[in-house]
Amino acid sequence: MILHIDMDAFFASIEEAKNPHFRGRPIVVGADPQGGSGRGVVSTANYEARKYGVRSALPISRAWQLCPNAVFLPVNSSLYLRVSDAIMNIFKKYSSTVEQTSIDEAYLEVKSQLKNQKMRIKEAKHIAQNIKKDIFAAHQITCSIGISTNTLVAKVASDLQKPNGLTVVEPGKEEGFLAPLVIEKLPGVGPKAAKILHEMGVYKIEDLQAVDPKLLLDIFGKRGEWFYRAAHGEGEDTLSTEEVPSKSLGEDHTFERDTADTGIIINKLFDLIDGVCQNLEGRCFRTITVVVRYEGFITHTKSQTEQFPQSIDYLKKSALKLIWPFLHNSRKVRLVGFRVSNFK
Ligand code: TTP
Ligand code: MG
Repeated sequence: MILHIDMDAFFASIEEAKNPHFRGRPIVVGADPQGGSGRGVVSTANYEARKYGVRSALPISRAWQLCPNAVFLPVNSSLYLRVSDAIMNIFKKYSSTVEQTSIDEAYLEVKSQLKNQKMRIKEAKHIAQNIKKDIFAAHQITCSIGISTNTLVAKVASDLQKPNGLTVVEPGKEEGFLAPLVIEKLPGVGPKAAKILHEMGVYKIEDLQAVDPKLLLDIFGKRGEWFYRAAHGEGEDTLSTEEVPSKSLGEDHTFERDTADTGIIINKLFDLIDGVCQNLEGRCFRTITVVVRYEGFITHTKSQTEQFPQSIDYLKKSALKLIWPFLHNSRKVRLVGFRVSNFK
């Protein structure tokens, strides 16, 4: 059996546990709201704040309008990473095969000696309940768990009864479990694909199950094949536990106020390059990219690929050449970013 575990309102739950007097109040973790004129976004909100429509990636100024009585807190990444590591260690007590997929999410494979299927499900459920107990005892936060024979269905299941949910999909019932859900619940079906599917009259996963796979292949290419298989409840039944090296490494910065001052923009770009280089740990890469977002959210990126030497000065010179055409046009810049990719 595969368990998919996802912590509930992760950053906000950690803050709530750390400050028990906030319990019951809406909590928003993210950028400084600055009395409603703050410029960043919400990282996450607890379930109390979600009642007001506050959610991840919403502009913090909007969150302030929606829920001015919320407790607004800055992101304390080092604390969240520590808790994340501790939770991953709890998982390792229960399974030797753990695949972490984000800061608050992992798959666990439960290998069983039991022959009887019902007993195997019972065993997996028991493990899930114990994991919940252990996490709560150590950190006073809850998680939601999905159990199935494969990763895809386990992931959909973990999301279904949040917060503090436990959803078990019995072997053989995967397709029927997915059928009544809307297609947006299927991992990989983003807003663009959903729009095309809606135009085809496909709203629920059962509608997708009935579409001719050849048609899906024609419209979506390889992804269409995936949609078809996923809709029928097919997923991976083993985990990949090898660490996947990250594909890019970057940082960006939103200015307190939009600025056309090239000195300020370039200094910030150089700070970002210093920051990225500190995290490179000697890895070699072949591509650098600069990002410039003007006021009004119009965003440009420009990349250069070559054999970059390990020299910060050379990187700064190259990045400067890339960003130059975007400056000196009196347009105000909201955000600047830098990243390296194409690791060797
Ligand atoms: P999620 O698991 O997507 O969200 P969540 O744990 O806050 O809430 P849920 O109960 O729905 O699972 O993301 C985990 C953490 O990652 C989240 O607490 C904050 C961070 N995060 C961001 O910083 N920005 C984002 O846009 C998202 C989606 C998450
Ligand atoms: Mg979560």
